[in-house]
Amino acid sequence: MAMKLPFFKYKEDDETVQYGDGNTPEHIAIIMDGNGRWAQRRGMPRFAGHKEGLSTVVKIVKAAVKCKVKALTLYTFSTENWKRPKSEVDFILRLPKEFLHVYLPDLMANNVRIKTIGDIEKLPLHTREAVQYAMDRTRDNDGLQLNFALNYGSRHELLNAMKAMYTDLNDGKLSWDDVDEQHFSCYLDTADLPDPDLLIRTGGEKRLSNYLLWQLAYTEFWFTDVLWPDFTEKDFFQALEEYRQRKRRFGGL
Ligand code: V0D
Repeated sequence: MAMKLPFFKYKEDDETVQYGDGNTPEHIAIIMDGNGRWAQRRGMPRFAGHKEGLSTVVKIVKAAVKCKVKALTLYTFSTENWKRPKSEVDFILRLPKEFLHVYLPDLMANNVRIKTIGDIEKLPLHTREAVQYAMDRTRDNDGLQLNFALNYGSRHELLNAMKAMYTDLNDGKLSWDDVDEQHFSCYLDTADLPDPDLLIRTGGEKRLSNYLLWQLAYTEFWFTDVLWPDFTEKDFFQALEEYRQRKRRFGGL
């Protein structure tokens, strides 16, 4: 049997020279963990790690664009993150504006469309305005769909979906016979997206942390100890290459 060629090749200097186009995940979800620890290991305050994480975001978005990934969903702020010290929360909630100020032209040039999942109504006005501006500006782009999970928690999303579905049933807008998995998915924040094919978590922890619980039912998981600010295009391609090697069975044989 012929050897399978690797999909992603590198020159000596790590520059990517070849990209795959078969069995590339269409939708990738990422938990970008390890920013605070990255900073603390350097004797820096945690917020310095979050700031450093911004440049990794744009690097990985561009790598995903190159691989023709259709959607990338990044966990930026969870419903549990409010429990952190107020100064850290305030700092984190300024990051979208800072990110967009620097990188929005880059994202436009890459034909990226920005969207959000999660309860953005509870975020400060300055955060919402920055994100809304970016969504409006990128509305007509038809390349990569970049979803930022902001004030997102999966159990909260599921409860909201159940309540909305109950209301529709009660109002006669929906009949019990039409309730199935596919219809239920329409009530989730991810209604416009296929389920993720691949979940990447950086930073060494191996848990879901209330991320996309319904949507990840059949997803391949890939974990790395690399901290998010140290995560490179090469690490990302390695995750894609391992994904490609796995035989997906959806519970069958
Ligand atoms: C902190 C590492 C980009 C993970 C990356 C509000 C945690 C940096 C955004 C962003 C955060 C969000 C929306 C948008 C544009 C950019 C972001 C937050 C945290 C929480 F339209 N990075 N980023 N948002 N981190």
